[in-house]
Amino acid sequence: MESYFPQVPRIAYEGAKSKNPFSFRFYNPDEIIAGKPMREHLRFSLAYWHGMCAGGNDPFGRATMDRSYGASDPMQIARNKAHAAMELMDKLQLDFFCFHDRDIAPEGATLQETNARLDEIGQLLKELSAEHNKRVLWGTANLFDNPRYMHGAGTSCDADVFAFAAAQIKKALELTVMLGGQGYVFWGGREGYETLLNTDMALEQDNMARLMHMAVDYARSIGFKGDFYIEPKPKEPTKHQYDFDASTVLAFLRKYGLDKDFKLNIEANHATLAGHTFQHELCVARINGALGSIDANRGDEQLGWDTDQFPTNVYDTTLCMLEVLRAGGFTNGGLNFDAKLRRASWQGEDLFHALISGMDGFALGLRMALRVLEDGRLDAFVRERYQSFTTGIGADIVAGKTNLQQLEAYALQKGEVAPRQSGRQEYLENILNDILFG
Ligand code: XUL
Ligand code: CO
Repeated sequence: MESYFPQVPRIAYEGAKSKNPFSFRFYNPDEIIAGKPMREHLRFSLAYWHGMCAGGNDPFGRATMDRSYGASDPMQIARNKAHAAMELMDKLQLDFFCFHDRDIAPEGATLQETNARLDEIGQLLKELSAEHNKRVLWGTANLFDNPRYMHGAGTSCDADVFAFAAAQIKKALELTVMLGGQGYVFWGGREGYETLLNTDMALEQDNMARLMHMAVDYARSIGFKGDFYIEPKPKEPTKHQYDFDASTVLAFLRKYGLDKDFKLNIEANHATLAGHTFQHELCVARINGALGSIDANRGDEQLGWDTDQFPTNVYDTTLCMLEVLRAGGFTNGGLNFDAKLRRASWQGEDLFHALISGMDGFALGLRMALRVLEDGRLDAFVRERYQSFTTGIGADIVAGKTNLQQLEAYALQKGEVAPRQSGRQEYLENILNDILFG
């Protein structure tokens, strides 16, 4: 069989001392830690769009990477790309992939032609996935690239565009179900506004919810048992995106009665664009029972946009995996590398170095998060910090047994509150470093 990455061997675990750039130093897929294999803890996924399609183009320059897979006809490129994706995933021991409809097959001149193309490549991916033992983590529809979506898709001012978006979602759901997908994502790339001067925000948000309800109804009717996700992002490409951050999305889901079917897909770089840490967004999702899946990447502290870099910051991956462990692990979700190569990293092996860096970054994060839990000092500190809510007046507050009059009487009788505790942030940061590097 033709190889698309002949220069790269299968990547195996060689341990932390290995200097082989084509090896895992921390990711040992079948090693059992905390009761299950690492591959089940992490559920790594290839993002088809970045891994197989993105060519390194930016607003100032054309593509630097060849993504033609030895063909020139767009459908032949799509077929070869599917084979190349399997080779890439096999070599990296990646079990899952995520896709947009437009990543796997090019759009045709009409919706009929586009759908026929999706049928063909969908069937090919189904056969290849069975042969290579690959699974779909989630599917989605690209409702942002085509000019028809310039005003939005589910939030467009044009009802015909809304109908077109609905048709596209219907097909993407069918594909996801056919490929055994465990999730379906709504990322509202153009679901927002450029100026409120031309925007009916109430209608746009109501319509978005209508579209999501239709998607849930249809997906359940064709046997979709997985989770729907909204992927929050505050801006880019629109000035303001409605799915701003985890809290905003949770309020939206509850307002429209979508919270039973939807969870969140939290992306690291989207969190930082919203002015939050990655850990903050994961924590908000977790404490609301809505931590579904993760788009694993990182931003750049000096840049104000979505740089989608591969995640290698071990503090971030550790704190992320702590949230995942505290949530009880993934069910249908996983870690999807929504990350792209830098423009100048244009050679075939660069994609392998990148995915190895992300997979090892998160494998190390998982190992470190487990160490934090085993060590127990951080958890013990937090427990102790809120001790006053476990007895006396604190226990009454938590049990809902108090009112303002009683608390006033209590405070009057106390006279003043003497400070009892220090937040000890620096002490805790020392402990974290001790656990990671000590
Ligand atoms: C864009 C982004 C998307 C979604 C899927 O910022 O993250 O690729 O993950 O549409
Ligand atoms: Co994403």
